[in-house]
Amino acid sequence: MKRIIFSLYAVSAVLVTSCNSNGKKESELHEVKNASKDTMQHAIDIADKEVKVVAVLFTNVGARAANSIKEIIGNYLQIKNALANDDATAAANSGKIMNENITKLDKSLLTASQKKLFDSIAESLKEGAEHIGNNDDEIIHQREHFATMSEAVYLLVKAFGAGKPIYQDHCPMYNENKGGAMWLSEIKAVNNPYFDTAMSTCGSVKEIIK
Ligand SMILES: [Cu+2]
Repeated sequence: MKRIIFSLYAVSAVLVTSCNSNGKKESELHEVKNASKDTMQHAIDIADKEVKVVAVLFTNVGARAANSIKEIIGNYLQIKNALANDDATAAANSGKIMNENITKLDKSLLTASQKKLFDSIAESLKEGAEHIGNNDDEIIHQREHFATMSEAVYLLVKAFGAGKPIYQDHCPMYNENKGGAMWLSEIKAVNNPYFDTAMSTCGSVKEIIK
């Protein structure tokens, strides 16, 4: 994508430059400048289209259930931000709270198909939250569990939503031989939780779930 934008820049630059050197009238030059601005807007539109928009599956989640799930996703995002800041202690604290919130979720608030989906990922969510919670001096170990847990949270967000748009990001460098790792974020800007802060912008946005 960067290459396309760059080449459009190059084309616009050539258009403007050639007009100047041909000594065209000011009004014509202005037209060309506007055209190149449109071209740039077009390039930006294409960039946005490359991010897949995913619609949340369940549109009938009750308010109380939605709140509980929002809390769990909130805990996950706190873990993500703590790991992005290399803060294993903060990640562990949020892991413990996440674990409690998963246990506390009142499944009688869910419909049959919602319960089935939640049950299919609850173990994986809990295991991740527990291990991240119990390893406040082992950030590498926390990140391993975070990678696995992110897959479960992804399914949770896609099914129930998070009450706000969630970005699915991908880091090609983590666990390279297994195709990298993904994470979920509440912000569009990439802030990689898998490596120390020197690598925080590594990765790209793949989807927006809303
Ligand atoms: Cu572990």
